[in-house]
Amino acid sequence: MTGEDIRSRTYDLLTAARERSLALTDCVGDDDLTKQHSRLMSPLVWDLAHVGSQEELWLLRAVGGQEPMRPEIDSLYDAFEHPRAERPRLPLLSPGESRRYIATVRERVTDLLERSPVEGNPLVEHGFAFGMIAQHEQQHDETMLATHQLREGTPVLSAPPPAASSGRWPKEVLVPAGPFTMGTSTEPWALDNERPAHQVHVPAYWIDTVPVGNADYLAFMEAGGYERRELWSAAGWAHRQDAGLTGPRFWWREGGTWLRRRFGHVEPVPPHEPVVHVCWYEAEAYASWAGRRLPTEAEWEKAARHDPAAGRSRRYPWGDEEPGAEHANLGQRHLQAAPLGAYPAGASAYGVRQLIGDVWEWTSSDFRGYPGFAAFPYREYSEVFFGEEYKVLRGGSFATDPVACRGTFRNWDYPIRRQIFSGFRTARDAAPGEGV
Ligand code: AVJ
Ligand code: FE
Repeated sequence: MTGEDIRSRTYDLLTAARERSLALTDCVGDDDLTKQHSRLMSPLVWDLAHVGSQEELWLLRAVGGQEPMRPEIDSLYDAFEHPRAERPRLPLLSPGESRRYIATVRERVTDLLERSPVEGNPLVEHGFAFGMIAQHEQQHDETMLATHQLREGTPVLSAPPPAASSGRWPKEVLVPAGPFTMGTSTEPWALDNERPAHQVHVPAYWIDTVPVGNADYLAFMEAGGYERRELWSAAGWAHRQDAGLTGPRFWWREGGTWLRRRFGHVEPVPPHEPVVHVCWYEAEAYASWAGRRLPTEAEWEKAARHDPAAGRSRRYPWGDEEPGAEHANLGQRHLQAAPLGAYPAGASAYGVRQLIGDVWEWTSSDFRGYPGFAAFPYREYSEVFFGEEYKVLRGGSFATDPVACRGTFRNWDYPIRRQIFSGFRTARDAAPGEGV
């Protein structure tokens, strides 16, 4: 891409992110913006000003060398200084002030983008810092959508349903043993934790063609899955007891029917949709009930990216082209996952479907740096989260924008979290002699 192409693409992506941030905050009144809908989430007005604050920090100050616009607000929007539970009590900018602040930052960024070099140092190479900020705003737009899901009251969001299920598919797919390239050293806007590309040898395994659906998850519940201690790990059972888990978040039973609340609408749980709003421990217990296990992160990525005929990893399951509406349910175009088996055009080389979009998929892996990891541009994006506390999720959800989703993209969260748009698929080891 030429410098001009990078500038115009970046401008469009920043603009799209901002339209979404405003759509998610203009649809409710100031009271809804400033109150905390759950202790797990920030008030929406915090996310709104925080995206502007990060944009000021990385683009106007780090790239543009400009002076702080409002140094007194920096610490309010520093996610490390103030945990989410504290944020509603901070002297935050009002909704009106927040909108004005982020609009002013954006005007200056637009101006900077015209004259900033987009090569010559790692921060601006291929427009990286601008791309990082577009991704960052979209990540918060997903978080804001999760806050909307927690919000009580009448619905304010609506969207058409996603694509229907298409054709038939085998229950699972065999991925033969062998090496593949995990991560990337060439994707220009890949974040530090996706780098560098490295070879991983993966023993043969079977993986579900589609995510676990609500009907199968209900079968687990009806088989006493939440009561059977032996299906849960020690930590999982302790959490199931403490939190009183009996089913996915936002579900309840009325008469003989399971209902769910989705962005304020109440509806019967759709049997053929991927299960969403389950935590890692629930995914682990389900897999154990099914006689299976969660895939490792490497297994997920190999099923998604490896092209055995070409002997290389693709950017996305379907190839190297950017996600289109035919490939995946991304970008908040729909406010729910598509039915199992949708988007056959988005299948991977192995025929695995719905890897990208619909629901984030829990993997069995802890969040760690790849061999040769180097924090960039700041340790607090990824490195400070490495270790045993966080589990990796892959693939993005219906709420994830394409700019913040690719075959190498890594998300992470605590194994108890389920306010995110989290689901999963299962895997199992191949039998001796299979796939060798
Ligand atoms: C990658 C989704 C775990 O929201 O905590 C946003 C992304 N980092 N601002 C998060 C992020 C800084 C991050 N996740
Ligand atoms: Fe952030």
